[in-house]
Amino acid sequence: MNFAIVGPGAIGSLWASYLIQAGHHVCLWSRNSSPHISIQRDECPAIQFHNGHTEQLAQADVVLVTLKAPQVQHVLESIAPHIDKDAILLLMHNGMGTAKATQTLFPNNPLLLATTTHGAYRPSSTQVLHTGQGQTLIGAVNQKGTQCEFLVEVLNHALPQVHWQHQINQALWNKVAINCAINPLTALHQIRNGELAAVHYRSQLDSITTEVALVMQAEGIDADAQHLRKTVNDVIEATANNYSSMEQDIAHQRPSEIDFITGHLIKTARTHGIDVPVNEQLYHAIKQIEQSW
Ligand code: KPL
Repeated sequence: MNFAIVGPGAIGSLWASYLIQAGHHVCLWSRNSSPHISIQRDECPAIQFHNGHTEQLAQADVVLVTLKAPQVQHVLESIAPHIDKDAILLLMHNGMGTAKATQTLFPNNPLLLATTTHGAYRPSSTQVLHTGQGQTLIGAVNQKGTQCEFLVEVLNHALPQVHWQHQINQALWNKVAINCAINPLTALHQIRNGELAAVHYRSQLDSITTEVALVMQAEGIDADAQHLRKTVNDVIEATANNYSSMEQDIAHQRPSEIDFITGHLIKTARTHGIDVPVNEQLYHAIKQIEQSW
Protein backbone atom coordinates (compact mmCIF):
# COMPACT_ATOMS: atom_id res chain seq x y z
CA MET A 1 0.00 0.00 0.00
CA ASN A 2 1.02 3.64 -0.33
CA PHE A 3 1.39 5.33 3.04
CA ALA A 4 2.04 9.00 3.74
CA ILE A 5 3.25 9.87 7.23
CA VAL A 6 2.31 13.44 8.11
CA GLY A 7 4.39 14.71 11.04
CA PRO A 8 7.25 12.20 11.28
CA GLY A 9 8.27 12.83 14.90
CA ALA A 10 9.19 9.91 17.14
CA ILE A 11 6.00 7.84 16.63
CA GLY A 12 5.68 8.78 12.94
CA SER A 13 9.31 7.84 12.24
CA LEU A 14 8.79 4.54 14.03
CA TRP A 15 5.79 3.70 11.85
CA ALA A 16 7.56 4.90 8.68
CA SER A 17 10.45 2.58 9.40
CA TYR A 18 8.33 -0.49 10.20
CA LEU A 19 5.90 0.08 7.31
CA ILE A 20 8.64 0.33 4.68
CA GLN A 21 10.30 -2.75 6.16
CA ALA A 22 6.98 -4.58 5.72
CA GLY A 23 7.09 -3.81 1.97
CA HIS A 24 4.88 -0.73 1.70
CA HIS A 25 5.64 2.49 -0.16
CA VAL A 26 6.09 5.22 2.43
CA CYS A 27 6.55 8.96 1.90
CA LEU A 28 6.84 11.67 4.52
CA TRP A 29 5.32 15.10 4.96
CA SER A 30 7.38 17.10 7.41
CA ARG A 31 7.92 20.80 8.12
CA ASN A 32 11.56 20.09 7.22
CA SER A 33 11.79 21.34 3.61
CA SER A 34 14.43 18.85 2.48
CA PRO A 35 13.21 16.55 -0.37
CA HIS A 36 14.67 13.47 1.36
CA ILE A 37 14.73 12.47 5.00
CA SER A 38 16.84 9.67 6.35
CA ILE A 39 15.58 7.61 9.30
CA GLN A 40 17.66 5.08 11.14
CA ARG A 41 15.72 2.91 13.61
CA ASP A 42 17.66 1.26 16.40
CA GLU A 43 20.52 -0.70 14.84
CA CYS A 44 18.90 -1.05 11.36
CA PRO A 45 20.49 0.60 8.31
CA ALA A 46 19.28 4.15 7.61
CA ILE A 47 16.48 4.47 5.02
CA GLN A 48 15.89 7.48 2.77
CA PHE A 49 12.29 8.66 2.42
CA HIS A 50 10.86 11.14 -0.05
CA ASN A 51 9.58 14.18 1.79
CA GLY A 52 7.13 16.90 0.80
CA HIS A 53 6.24 15.51 -2.66
CA THR A 54 2.66 16.49 -3.41
CA GLU A 55 2.35 13.82 -6.19
CA GLN A 56 3.25 11.07 -3.72
CA LEU A 57 0.91 12.48 -1.11
CA ALA A 58 -1.86 12.39 -3.72
CA GLN A 59 -1.19 8.65 -4.28
CA ALA A 60 -1.42 7.72 -0.60
CA ASP A 61 -3.99 5.02 0.23
CA VAL A 62 -3.47 5.77 3.91
CA VAL A 63 -2.49 9.12 5.41
CA LEU A 64 -1.14 8.45 8.88
CA VAL A 65 -1.19 11.73 10.80
CA THR A 66 1.23 11.64 13.73
CA LEU A 67 1.34 15.38 14.32
CA LYS A 68 0.71 16.67 17.83
CA ALA A 69 -2.94 17.56 18.33
CA PRO A 70 -2.45 21.39 18.25
CA GLN A 71 -0.90 21.16 14.75
CA VAL A 72 -3.43 18.80 13.16
CA GLN A 73 -6.03 21.26 11.85
CA HIS A 74 -3.58 23.78 10.43
CA VAL A 75 -1.40 21.19 8.64
CA LEU A 76 -4.36 19.21 7.30
CA GLU A 77 -5.88 22.40 5.91
CA SER A 78 -2.65 23.05 4.01
CA ILE A 79 -2.46 19.56 2.46
CA ALA A 80 -6.19 18.92 1.91
CA PRO A 81 -6.07 19.75 -1.85
CA HIS A 82 -3.46 17.00 -2.35
CA ILE A 83 -5.25 14.15 -0.53
CA ASP A 84 -7.17 11.60 -2.62
CA LYS A 85 -10.90 11.55 -1.91
CA ASP A 86 -10.73 7.83 -1.03
CA ALA A 87 -7.57 7.97 1.10
CA ILE A 88 -7.99 6.62 4.63
CA LEU A 89 -7.09 9.24 7.24
CA LEU A 90 -5.69 7.84 10.47
CA LEU A 91 -4.99 10.28 13.31
CA MET A 92 -2.62 9.10 16.05
CA HIS A 93 -1.83 11.57 18.83
CA ASN A 94 -2.22 12.28 22.53
CA GLY A 95 -5.49 13.92 23.55
CA MET A 96 -8.87 14.31 21.87
CA GLY A 97 -10.78 16.93 19.92
CA THR A 98 -9.29 16.93 16.40
CA ALA A 99 -11.78 14.56 14.74
CA LYS A 100 -14.56 17.10 14.19
CA ALA A 101 -12.42 19.61 12.28
CA THR A 102 -10.83 16.77 10.29
CA GLN A 103 -14.25 15.46 9.27
CA THR A 104 -15.31 18.93 8.16
CA LEU A 105 -12.18 19.22 6.03
CA PHE A 106 -12.51 15.69 4.57
CA PRO A 107 -16.24 14.91 4.60
CA ASN A 108 -15.90 12.03 2.11
CA ASN A 109 -12.80 10.23 3.37
CA PRO A 110 -12.81 7.30 5.79
CA LEU A 111 -11.61 8.68 9.14
CA LEU A 112 -9.98 6.57 11.86
CA LEU A 113 -8.48 7.44 15.24
CA ALA A 114 -5.71 5.56 17.02
CA THR A 115 -3.92 5.51 20.32
CA THR A 116 -0.62 3.77 20.88
CA THR A 117 1.50 2.79 23.86
CA HIS A 118 4.70 2.11 21.89
CA GLY A 119 7.65 4.01 23.28
CA ALA A 120 9.77 5.93 20.76
CA TYR A 121 12.55 8.44 21.20
CA ARG A 122 14.40 10.56 18.65
CA PRO A 123 17.94 11.22 19.86
CA SER A 124 18.52 13.20 16.63
CA SER A 125 16.46 14.23 13.59
CA THR A 126 17.64 11.13 11.65
CA GLN A 127 17.41 8.50 14.38
CA VAL A 128 14.56 6.83 16.20
CA LEU A 129 14.77 4.35 19.04
CA HIS A 130 11.96 1.92 19.74
CA THR A 131 12.17 2.20 23.51
CA GLY A 132 9.15 0.16 24.53
CA GLN A 133 6.89 -2.42 22.92
CA GLY A 134 3.25 -1.43 23.16
CA GLN A 135 -0.03 -1.83 21.40
CA THR A 136 -2.05 0.30 19.02
CA LEU A 137 -5.83 0.55 19.13
CA ILE A 138 -7.69 1.87 16.10
CA GLY A 139 -11.34 2.56 15.41
CA ALA A 140 -13.69 4.42 13.10
CA VAL A 141 -15.08 7.92 13.45
CA ASN A 142 -17.41 7.86 10.42
CA GLN A 143 -19.40 5.33 8.40
CA LYS A 144 -16.70 4.91 5.74
CA GLY A 145 -14.16 4.34 8.49
CA THR A 146 -16.10 1.29 9.72
CA GLN A 147 -15.22 -0.42 6.41
CA CYS A 148 -11.48 -0.12 7.13
CA GLU A 149 -11.09 -2.85 9.73
CA PHE A 150 -8.79 -4.66 7.24
CA LEU A 151 -6.15 -2.07 8.09
CA VAL A 152 -5.58 -3.81 11.43
CA GLU A 153 -4.03 -6.77 9.61
CA VAL A 154 -1.87 -4.51 7.43
CA LEU A 155 -0.58 -2.49 10.40
CA ASN A 156 -0.23 -5.52 12.62
CA HIS A 157 2.06 -7.11 10.06
CA ALA A 158 4.33 -4.04 10.25
CA LEU A 159 4.28 -3.18 13.99
CA PRO A 160 2.23 -5.45 16.26
CA GLN A 161 0.04 -5.47 18.30
CA VAL A 162 -2.80 -3.62 16.56
CA HIS A 163 -6.42 -4.13 17.58
CA TRP A 164 -9.70 -2.82 16.21
CA GLN A 165 -11.94 -0.96 18.66
CA HIS A 166 -15.65 -0.70 17.97
CA GLN A 167 -15.73 2.05 20.60
CA ILE A 168 -12.52 3.98 19.95
CA ASN A 169 -13.75 6.78 22.24
CA GLN A 170 -13.45 4.42 25.20
CA ALA A 171 -9.76 3.81 24.45
CA LEU A 172 -9.11 7.51 23.78
CA TRP A 173 -10.78 8.58 27.03
CA ASN A 174 -8.81 5.99 29.00
CA LYS A 175 -5.63 7.55 27.62
CA VAL A 176 -6.88 11.11 28.25
CA ALA A 177 -7.51 10.10 31.88
CA ILE A 178 -3.89 8.97 32.25
CA ASN A 179 -2.59 12.11 30.53
CA CYS A 180 -4.81 14.43 32.67
CA ALA A 181 -3.21 12.91 35.77
CA ILE A 182 0.43 12.63 34.76
CA ASN A 183 1.17 15.32 32.16
CA PRO A 184 0.21 18.65 33.82
CA LEU A 185 1.69 17.73 37.22
CA THR A 186 5.01 16.53 35.78
CA ALA A 187 5.13 19.63 33.56
CA LEU A 188 4.41 22.08 36.40
CA HIS A 189 6.94 20.53 38.74
CA GLN A 190 9.44 19.58 35.98
CA ILE A 191 9.76 16.05 37.31
CA ARG A 192 9.93 12.52 35.91
CA ASN A 193 6.71 10.47 35.89
CA GLY A 194 7.99 8.25 38.73
CA GLU A 195 8.17 11.16 41.17
CA LEU A 196 4.35 11.32 41.16
CA ALA A 197 4.39 8.15 43.30
CA ALA A 198 5.35 10.35 46.31
CA VAL A 199 2.71 10.72 49.07
CA HIS A 200 2.74 14.46 48.40
CA TYR A 201 0.82 14.00 45.07
CA ARG A 202 -1.66 11.39 46.26
CA SER A 203 -4.68 13.53 47.06
CA GLN A 204 -4.28 15.66 43.92
CA LEU A 205 -4.10 12.53 41.75
CA ASP A 206 -7.17 11.14 43.56
CA SER A 207 -9.14 14.31 42.80
CA ILE A 208 -8.03 14.45 39.14
CA THR A 209 -9.09 10.87 38.47
CA THR A 210 -12.39 11.25 40.36
CA GLU A 211 -13.27 14.30 38.24
CA VAL A 212 -12.25 12.54 35.00
CA ALA A 213 -14.31 9.45 35.88
CA LEU A 214 -17.42 11.60 36.44
CA VAL A 215 -17.05 13.25 33.03
CA MET A 216 -16.40 9.92 31.30
CA GLN A 217 -19.51 8.40 32.88
CA ALA A 218 -21.59 11.40 31.78
CA GLU A 219 -20.28 10.80 28.22
CA GLY A 220 -21.49 7.19 28.41
CA ILE A 221 -17.93 5.83 28.68
CA ASP A 222 -17.17 3.02 31.15
CA ALA A 223 -15.14 4.48 34.00
CA ASP A 224 -14.54 3.73 37.64
CA ALA A 225 -12.55 6.28 39.66
CA GLN A 226 -10.67 3.66 41.69
CA HIS A 227 -9.82 1.63 38.62
CA LEU A 228 -8.58 4.73 36.78
CA ARG A 229 -6.51 5.69 39.80
CA LYS A 230 -4.89 2.24 39.82
CA THR A 231 -4.17 2.47 36.08
CA VAL A 232 -2.54 5.87 36.65
CA ASN A 233 -0.35 4.34 39.38
CA ASP A 234 0.61 1.48 37.05
CA VAL A 235 1.64 3.92 34.29
CA ILE A 236 3.58 6.07 36.80
CA GLU A 237 5.47 2.95 37.84
CA ALA A 238 5.97 1.57 34.30
CA THR A 239 7.23 4.92 32.95
CA ALA A 240 8.96 6.06 36.16
CA ASN A 241 12.16 7.17 34.39
CA ASN A 242 10.42 9.01 31.55
CA TYR A 243 9.68 12.67 31.27
CA SER A 244 6.11 13.11 30.02
CA SER A 245 5.53 14.78 26.67
CA MET A 246 4.09 17.86 28.42
CA GLU A 247 7.06 18.07 30.78
CA GLN A 248 9.29 18.13 27.68
CA ASP A 249 7.13 20.71 25.88
CA ILE A 250 7.19 23.06 28.86
CA ALA A 251 10.91 22.50 29.48
CA HIS A 252 11.62 23.47 25.84
CA GLN A 253 9.06 26.30 25.75
CA ARG A 254 6.93 24.58 23.09
CA PRO A 255 3.13 24.89 23.15
CA SER A 256 1.81 21.82 24.95
CA GLU A 257 -1.18 19.58 24.23
CA ILE A 258 -3.06 20.87 27.30
CA ASP A 259 -6.07 22.08 25.23
CA PHE A 260 -6.57 18.56 23.86
CA ILE A 261 -6.06 16.77 27.20
CA THR A 262 -7.24 18.72 30.27
CA GLY A 263 -8.85 21.34 28.02
CA HIS A 264 -10.92 18.65 26.30
CA LEU A 265 -11.98 17.30 29.69
CA ILE A 266 -13.06 20.76 30.88
CA LYS A 267 -15.04 21.48 27.68
CA THR A 268 -16.81 18.13 27.93
CA ALA A 269 -17.48 18.63 31.66
CA ARG A 270 -19.19 21.96 30.87
CA THR A 271 -21.59 20.33 28.42
CA HIS A 272 -22.75 18.09 31.29
CA GLY A 273 -22.74 20.79 33.98
CA ILE A 274 -19.98 19.01 35.93
CA ASP A 275 -17.41 20.92 37.99
CA VAL A 276 -13.78 19.84 37.59
CA PRO A 277 -11.94 22.37 39.81
CA VAL A 278 -8.69 20.47 40.27
CA ASN A 279 -8.27 19.90 36.54
CA GLU A 280 -9.24 23.55 35.87
CA GLN A 281 -6.56 24.76 38.23
CA LEU A 282 -3.91 22.63 36.48
CA TYR A 283 -5.12 23.80 33.07
CA HIS A 284 -4.76 27.47 34.02
CA ALA A 285 -1.36 26.90 35.62
CA ILE A 286 -0.01 25.38 32.36
CA LYS A 287 -1.65 28.09 30.25
CA GLN A 288 -0.07 30.75 32.45
CA ILE A 289 3.39 29.30 31.87
CA GLU A 290 2.80 29.14 28.11
CA GLN A 291 1.59 32.74 28.04
CA SER A 292 4.63 33.94 30.00
CA TRP A 293 7.03 33.02 27.14
O1 KPL B 1 1.51 9.51 27.21
C1 KPL B 1 2.32 9.89 28.01
C2 KPL B 1 2.97 11.19 27.72
O2 KPL B 1 4.06 11.46 28.19
O3 KPL B 1 2.36 11.96 26.96
C3 KPL B 1 2.58 9.12 29.28
C4 KPL B 1 1.70 7.90 29.30
C5 KPL B 1 2.27 9.99 30.46
C6 KPL B 1 3.97 8.60 29.36
O4 KPL B 1 4.92 9.56 29.62
